[in-house]
Amino acid sequence: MRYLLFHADHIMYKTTKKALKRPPDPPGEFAAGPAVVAFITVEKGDDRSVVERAVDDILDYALRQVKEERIVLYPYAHLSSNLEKPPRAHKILTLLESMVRERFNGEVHRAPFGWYKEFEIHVKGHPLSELSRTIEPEPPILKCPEGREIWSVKEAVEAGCLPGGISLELPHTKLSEEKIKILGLECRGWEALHYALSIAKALEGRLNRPLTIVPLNDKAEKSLEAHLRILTASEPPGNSVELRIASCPLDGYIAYSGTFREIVELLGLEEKVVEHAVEGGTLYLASIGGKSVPLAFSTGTYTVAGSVRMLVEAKILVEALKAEEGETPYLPVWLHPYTATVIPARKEQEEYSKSIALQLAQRGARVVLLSFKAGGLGSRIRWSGKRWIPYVLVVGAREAATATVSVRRRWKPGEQEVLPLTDLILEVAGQLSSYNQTGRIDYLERL
Ligand code: A3T
Repeated sequence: MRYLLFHADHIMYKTTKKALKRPPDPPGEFAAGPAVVAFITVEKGDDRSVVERAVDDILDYALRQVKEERIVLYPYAHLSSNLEKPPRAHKILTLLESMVRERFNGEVHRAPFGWYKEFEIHVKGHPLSELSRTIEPEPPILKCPEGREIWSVKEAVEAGCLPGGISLELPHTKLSEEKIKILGLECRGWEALHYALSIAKALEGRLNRPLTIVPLNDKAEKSLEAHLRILTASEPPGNSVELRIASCPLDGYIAYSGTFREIVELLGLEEKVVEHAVEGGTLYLASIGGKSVPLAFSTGTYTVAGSVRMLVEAKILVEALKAEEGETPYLPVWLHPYTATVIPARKEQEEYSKSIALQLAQRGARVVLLSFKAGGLGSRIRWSGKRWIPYVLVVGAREAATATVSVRRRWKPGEQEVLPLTDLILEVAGQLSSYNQTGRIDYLERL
């Protein structure tokens, strides 16, 4: 659909002659002012979603931008070489008219369709008084196996093309909700970029293909339709792992030639991922607690996975569910935004702790140094546990004197081991080596 918007002091028209054999509207004439006037050309393929967006835009112009109380809709077949045929063009225009009437309190007038008209218009001339718009139809969200095109999730579920219970949100428990917050799954802070980069870099290492970062059109739409459209209508990636990110990296996607199995294995989501055949490939869903969230689309040759938020959230939820069954939940070391906490028992070990933090950070670890000022040993260890921090490193007088550390590994609950510092550094470096991360140290004096 294409249209011109004018803010006019005055508009007048009069039908002169039939332009179609049997015009669907009677002839007429009209004069009024001031008004917002929209000269509208309906193009092939224009559908309800195009009309909805056009109505939003025309109303925004009239109500918010120029604050006018009259709207004149004017069928105008001259703005495109891809004209919709008259009967359908008329239908689309009357739909647009009825939607404008429904939402607009002022006067709405539509000029007759299928006539030649003489007209006069006086446009105000201020910077906003002339605008032109093109609104393209959106592609279907997916195709059913028999080829039927589907534009909404409701339609897809009814057609049996998607499972019921499909949603953009997995069912949160109190525990998972708390963890999602404290594990930094928000757009604020560096954790968002960390998650996106970690998965992409882990994949880069695994597929032995370079990583490129591709800016995504920054309209992070969160509707399920928009999400499915991005997954299924995405362009094939080049010969690299593409991290496609918008301003919030959690809303980004990862595109690569390969199957989705690689990411499923990296994240350990095997048991929770179900496959759904759609035309052109497979849609992968995380199925947790009776709800299904789309995670990826794969043609078999290439895969678009994401959003990053959903990949990570699915992982956190799966771990939180484990916790409810008494297991210790954890994130892989490379995925967790923090690698380790260093906890000096007393003030005297603070300097040694700083040197541990520094040596780890130089090898790409993200370390939190929990100062002796931040609280008792027990509360600092609990603080680390609550955040699922992979390594908890405690140093007392004995460790400082012997260049060792007392190590708790999240994935080995109940075990504690005193290691030479050099061994620990090698171990942590080994865990991170293929992920090429940037180290950092956060020094906390208060919990
Ligand atoms: C005119 N104003 O354009 N989109 C919009 N209108 C259409 C379309 C279409 N795809 N197809 C037909 N008349 N019409 C007049 C000029 O004075 C309508 C529209 O009213 C058009 C008429 O049918 C002949 O094409 C000609």
